[in-house]
Amino acid sequence: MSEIIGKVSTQDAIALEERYGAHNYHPLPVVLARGEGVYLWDAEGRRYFDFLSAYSAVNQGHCHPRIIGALKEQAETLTLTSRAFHNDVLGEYEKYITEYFGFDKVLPMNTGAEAVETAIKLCRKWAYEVKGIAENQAKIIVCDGNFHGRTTTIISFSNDAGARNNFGPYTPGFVNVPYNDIAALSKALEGENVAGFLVEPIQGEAGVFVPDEGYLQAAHALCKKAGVLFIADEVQTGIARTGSLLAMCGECSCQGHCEQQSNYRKPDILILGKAVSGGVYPVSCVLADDDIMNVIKPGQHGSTFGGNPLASRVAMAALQVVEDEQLALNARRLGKRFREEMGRIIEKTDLVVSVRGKGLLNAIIINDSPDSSTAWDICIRMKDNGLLAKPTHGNIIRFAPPLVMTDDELTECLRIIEKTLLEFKR
Ligand code: IF1
Repeated sequence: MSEIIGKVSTQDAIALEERYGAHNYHPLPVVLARGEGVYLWDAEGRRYFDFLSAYSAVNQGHCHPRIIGALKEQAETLTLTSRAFHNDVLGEYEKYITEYFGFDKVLPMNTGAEAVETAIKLCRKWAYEVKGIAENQAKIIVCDGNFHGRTTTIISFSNDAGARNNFGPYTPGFVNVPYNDIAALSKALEGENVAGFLVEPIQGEAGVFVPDEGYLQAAHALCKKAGVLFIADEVQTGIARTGSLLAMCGECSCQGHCEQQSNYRKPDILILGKAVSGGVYPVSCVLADDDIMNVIKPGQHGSTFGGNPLASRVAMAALQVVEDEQLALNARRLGKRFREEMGRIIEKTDLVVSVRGKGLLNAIIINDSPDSSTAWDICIRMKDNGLLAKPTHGNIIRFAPPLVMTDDELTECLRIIEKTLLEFKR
């Protein structure tokens, strides 16, 4: 029996979750006890490379000392006041993050889904009070294959049966179009009462679908022309994950302050979450300019924890790390290298069809049916070889390591992936 480094063995931890926890996940059979940078250690002290980054929430690496330092200092000072009163951190944070992303205002929330819900409410309210759409008639266009969270309204416009079935009745007011299809979007924009277009710049959960070059820019232009709000959900693609501060930036090199970029199309509403805090604390937000954000008046929206001093301090530290450590450029460089070297590995085996992605948000498509267990079985073998990743849908394995990874660490990860794929027996 290996030495337990934490408080509980792998076996006991899994048994406790099985007995006392809702079965709303099917995790890989590993129990993690410690994280640092790109590494995780399980309950018995075995070390792994993290190739999921808590679904792109830990872009800055596990337990980044600057972010943990900010957390500790604020945690010993003031954690939560509610918005019934002001506090001495929120205003500083609001100034910092609005200047960082180039918007007039921010509405702070906690989870990504809460921020998406906030964006939907903001878009609808703007539609009635600014655009003049008849009350309760606003429509928001969404894409097939979307993933924006798990609340009842959000799953109402999901076409993933597992996420949607038996959670009705569903919230109306959404129109689905195929992703990456400008003609379909153009036609939907001709519809009556269209208020907004909600889109992921890259569809993460659907299997890391990168749209055609120019799709986002063309969609943005069509929305502008139609007087429809372009709502970018960058909860997973934002914060340097795709090789730019925002996936909406395209190949920027500005490390923030995106309005300087030629191919950047500023969203009317920007939704952020996950790595806004570096995975240290639930922090999300919605950014917009005054003509949109000012439709929200006191008492019309909020949250107990939204914008609390602890979240604000952690988020400022986490975003400063992204800029100071040039994580967007690192993600772009390492991501390009990853896809090139994965391309060479794929040529040696018929197990993998292709690799795709942008920056350090990538995926491989396994040469088997989506309902086979092959992708899962490969992830189990990679775990045994020291690297943690998990399939998204069926036969697609997402690869998303922390953006602080070095070249040497990536070399070691590629060696583990190659070894696993070449030794794999179905
Ligand atoms: C799960 C997926 C990823 C998101 C985008 C909003 C949210 C998410 C683009 C909501 C959250 C998480 C949720 C988590 C697994 C993970 C996920 F597989 F579900 F789809 F990353 F791809 N917009 N994604 O990706 O943010 O409320 O979770 O903070 O629910 O299993 P949240």
